[in-house]
Amino acid sequence: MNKCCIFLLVLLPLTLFAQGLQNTIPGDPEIDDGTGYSDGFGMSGVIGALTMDGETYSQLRLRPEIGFGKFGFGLDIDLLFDSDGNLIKENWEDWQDYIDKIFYIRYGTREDPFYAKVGSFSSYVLGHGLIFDHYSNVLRYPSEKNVGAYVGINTFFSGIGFEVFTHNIYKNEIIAARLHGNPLYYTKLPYLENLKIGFNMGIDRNQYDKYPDSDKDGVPDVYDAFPDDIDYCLDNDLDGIPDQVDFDINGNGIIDHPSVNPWVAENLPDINEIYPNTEFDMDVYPDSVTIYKHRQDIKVFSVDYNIPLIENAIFNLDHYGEYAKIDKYGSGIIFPGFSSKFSIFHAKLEFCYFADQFIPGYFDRLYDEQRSEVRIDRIGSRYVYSLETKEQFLKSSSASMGWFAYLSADILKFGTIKIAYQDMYGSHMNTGKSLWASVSANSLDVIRLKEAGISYSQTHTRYIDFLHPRNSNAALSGNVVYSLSSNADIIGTYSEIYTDTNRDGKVQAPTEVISSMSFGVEFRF
Ligand SMILES: [Ca+2]
Ligand SMILES: [Ca+2]
Ligand SMILES: [Ca+2]
Ligand SMILES: [Ca+2]
Repeated sequence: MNKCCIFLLVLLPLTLFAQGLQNTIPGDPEIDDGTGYSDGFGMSGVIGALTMDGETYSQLRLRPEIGFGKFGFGLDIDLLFDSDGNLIKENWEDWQDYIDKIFYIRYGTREDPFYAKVGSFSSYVLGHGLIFDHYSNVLRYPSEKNVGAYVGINTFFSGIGFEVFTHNIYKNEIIAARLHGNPLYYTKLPYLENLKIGFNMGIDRNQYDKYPDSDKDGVPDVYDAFPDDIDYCLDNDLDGIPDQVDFDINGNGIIDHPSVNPWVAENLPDINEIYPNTEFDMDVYPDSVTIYKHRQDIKVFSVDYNIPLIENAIFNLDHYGEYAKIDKYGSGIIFPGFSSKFSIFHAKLEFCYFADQFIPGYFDRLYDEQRSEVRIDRIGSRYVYSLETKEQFLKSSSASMGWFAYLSADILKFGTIKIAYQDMYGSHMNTGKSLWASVSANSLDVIRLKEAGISYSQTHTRYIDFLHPRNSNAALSGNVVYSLSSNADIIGTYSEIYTDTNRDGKVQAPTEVISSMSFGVEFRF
């Protein structure tokens, strides 16, 4: 639940921009990242308050967009002012800062002979989602900006094409590649001529890189007490003197005994014999850190296919499947999968089999947050700092099988309803049920309400608890856009997640409800 909490908090400033960056529902057909500004020039902006690292800033964000034909270009210029009204210059210093203002540059879509996009990706999917499942490189946006990219080609020769993706064009750590084609196109066999096969690969080349290590001593800045000094990393008493050269590691004013402090032993080896009547400190328990000098990568491979079974103006039915294997770990299959479009409905039904040591959609929406996380273990009176990767959770994930269903209805005048349900079974798994639902309403001109949406989920639970909708597996979020004038809207977002702090099985408001709210004014020129 902690991970989810962090995620919601970092996402909040972002949701000030109402369009395109909401929570996704699994199975949702791929969203082109809300960067679909059609022809012409547009400009929107937000004034609001933003809390980052405990400091509150006033924020002015401008987002100009240009689109003509297949080409689109958007900037995201944010000006942050501190509580005294001074502009924070940190993000305007070197040339990379200026490239970071590019929200996206795009050409074409995945169906075109050539397509490319540089910038933010809020929902990257590969194949049928067993490797990349709505992966986002904007999780920590805007405090951390990733300029990602993809480039793809579709040829006319048996539909052969490829796509490559990177989360960040400087680091190129989380990367993907896909090769696909219609191998039986020239056979003209019914159904099989339209069989599409894809080979996919997803890699995180360095799972530890979520945490920068400025001095390259292998100790991430997050727990390096001397992040710019390659020789030192620990300072237990925070007096600015590294443990390695501190006569009083625990800072209690008593010189440490040479037997427990190597620095004392080296420099004053016989001090306890010279001063037999002086007491030296024996209660010294310095912390320790785990050092990461080498990259740790993880690779996932998959093959997928898709066959259109029925294609006509009112009804579409596709059959698909995917097999994926995590290098050195388990595998998973979606088979059979069906997807259908009929009138205002879009539906999906999948059966899934996941072996031991497999996590479907390894690179999912929260991956940037979960690829590694700081872990603090207490051993006796010592603390041990280390990083725990998502890979480490693979060892303990056990086999399961079940099904997944998705249904959305697009009611033009009213809005959109989406619902998804997953039910997984396994001998070592009893929290396989998940439910996601969202409703969004289009403009109701009468009361100047432009948009209103609410989404709710209960995930990885024993059973969906309708009697207690506020429970520790649930999350709720909503947004409202209210029109002030023809070029200004008020945007409000609200979210709730729940923790069962006292472990009585119930969520008591208000102490166990973590809610956040934000307001802003969006304007257009
Ligand atoms: Ca370091
Ligand atoms: Ca250091
Ligand atoms: Ca010290
Ligand atoms: Ca001491």
